[in-house]
Amino acid sequence: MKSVVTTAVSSADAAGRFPSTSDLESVQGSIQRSSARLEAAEKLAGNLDAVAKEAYDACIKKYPYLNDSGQANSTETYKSKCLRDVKHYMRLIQYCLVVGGTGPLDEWGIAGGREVYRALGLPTAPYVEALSFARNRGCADRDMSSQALTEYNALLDYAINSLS
Ligand SMILES: CCC1=C(C)/C(=C/C2=NC(=C\c3[nH]c(/C=C4\NC(=O)[C@H](C)[C@H]4CC)c(C)c3CCC(=O)O)/C(CCC(=O)O)=C2C)NC1=O
Repeated sequence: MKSVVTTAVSSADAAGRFPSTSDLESVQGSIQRSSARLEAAEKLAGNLDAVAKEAYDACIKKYPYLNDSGQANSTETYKSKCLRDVKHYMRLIQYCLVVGGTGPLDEWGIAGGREVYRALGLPTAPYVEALSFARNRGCADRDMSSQALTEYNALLDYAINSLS
């Protein structure tokens, strides 16, 4: 599992050098942000089902053709898989908040996802829409502190950019 520390060490290693002061500063910065990340992870965990359901509803609203016969949201099984997939992304974001790196999203959500979606002929735009809805929905103070929201939104942005 990649964490902030292993990422810094292995990228220096790959470049054939020891971790530099700035590498270590970035590790330190990440550790300093860890309480904001843990707060975000905890708040998200407490609300994950509702967040995922809203995001799923928003993506189907934007792409209603998915409900048409033969499309990816046309049966009860497909609907529940789609909602489950959105929930998987929120769960992966929660893991990333805990470990302080993008490893869980990279390994399971992005690299693995792309292959699965290609093989099954699933469009990625609805995933992007669901995550974008969640990205614009979070509200500082109501949902979590502004530092926590910054950490949460940064991971949503990362997932959105990677799937776009
Ligand atoms: C932990 C990380 C993880 C991810 C990300 C994941 C995704 C994932 N989504 C799948 C299927 C699926 N995903 C969807 C999703 C959708 N339908 C829509 O209208 C939209 C385009 C979209 C929701 C936004 C559908 C319909 C299937 C079934 C497709 C099929 O059987 O042809 C499958 C194939 C296996 C299965 O059918 O369950 C995987 C592996 N699994 C994982 O373990």
